[in-house]
Amino acid sequence: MKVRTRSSAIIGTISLVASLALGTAAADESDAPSRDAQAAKVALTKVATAKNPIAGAAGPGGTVWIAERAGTVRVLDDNGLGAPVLDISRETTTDGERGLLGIAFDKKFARFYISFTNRQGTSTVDEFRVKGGKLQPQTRRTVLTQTQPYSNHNGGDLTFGPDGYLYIAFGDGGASGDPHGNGQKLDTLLGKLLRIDPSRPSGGKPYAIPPGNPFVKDPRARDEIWSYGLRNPWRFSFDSGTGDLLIGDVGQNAWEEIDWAPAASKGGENYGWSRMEGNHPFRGGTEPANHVRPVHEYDRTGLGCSVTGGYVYRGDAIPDLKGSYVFSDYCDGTVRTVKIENGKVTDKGDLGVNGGEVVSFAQDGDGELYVFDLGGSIHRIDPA
Ligand SMILES: [Ca+2]
Repeated sequence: MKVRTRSSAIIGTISLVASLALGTAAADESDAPSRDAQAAKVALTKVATAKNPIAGAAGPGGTVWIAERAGTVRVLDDNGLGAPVLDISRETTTDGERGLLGIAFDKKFARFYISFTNRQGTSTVDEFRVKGGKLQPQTRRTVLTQTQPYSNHNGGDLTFGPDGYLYIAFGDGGASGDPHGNGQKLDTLLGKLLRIDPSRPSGGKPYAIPPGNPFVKDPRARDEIWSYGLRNPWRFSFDSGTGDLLIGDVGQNAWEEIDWAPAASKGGENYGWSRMEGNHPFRGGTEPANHVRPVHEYDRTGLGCSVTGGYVYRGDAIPDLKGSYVFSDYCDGTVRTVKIENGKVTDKGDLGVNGGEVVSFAQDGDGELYVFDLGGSIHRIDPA
């Protein structure tokens, strides 16, 4: 996510207007020329309005839990969006790119995790026990914290992998151009994807390090690190069909990228930042020998300015969309797809719908996808 400035607010307005125009065109033409011939026919169905919805997670009983940036969590079910079930608004601020930034359940819906910046801007991951679908406030405990040197590039997304471990993404800490070189440093959690096991507090820590983590034998590297070289991995997910990892890493000024790792990965990938921005040397940087290049990148000439990672679609409602990675861009809002086979993009598409200021996607228990507009609208992607 990039913070909305005055000029980007104008861009946002233009993009909303464009979205209305696009919707009309899509209704008139059964197969718009800009779309891939194989593209699925979809429509956005508005299912809720929230206050700056920023993250979502499939919850117990077929619900979708929704985080609002200022610090509340609400549950979306068949009756609509309920009153807050959690309110930490006194513990966070929305300065810069801060706020409540991510939520996740474990696979059994027994524990719930929130990722937020506290009043000092420190990234904080807290855990709650869940009973009968309800948070148990007295069980709250802090799992992990990371101080942040600047108010942007906090990352903050988190989710459980198919291996049952908790993955947490942190950005490089800001401000611009990675002034501290955090992306390539292995002694900091900034600019990283982490993997921890919060179900087993151990050695005085509120979590255990999974034994297979790639840097546990390197005394100079933090044991929590799964992969590195990330700038602001704002949203990431695992393909619920294959277990592959997909990361939308927000670029500096030129290249937005999607990174990919197979389910069989042992971790340790170097995604290049800040020596590389996408496939391109950044400010005279040299490409690391172990650089894992993005599976997809796009520039700033019309597709947006801040990639928002989504999910590989594995639902049943839209058969033509199955297996495609659905993503968007905060500055553009068009919902796009790439199909990835054996680590290569084999198809690109444009679903012909615009989700507004797309800050996040959520995937429900049936694999259906929701698009979050930071301005308030939550849409489900339905068959047209
Ligand atoms: Ca990269």
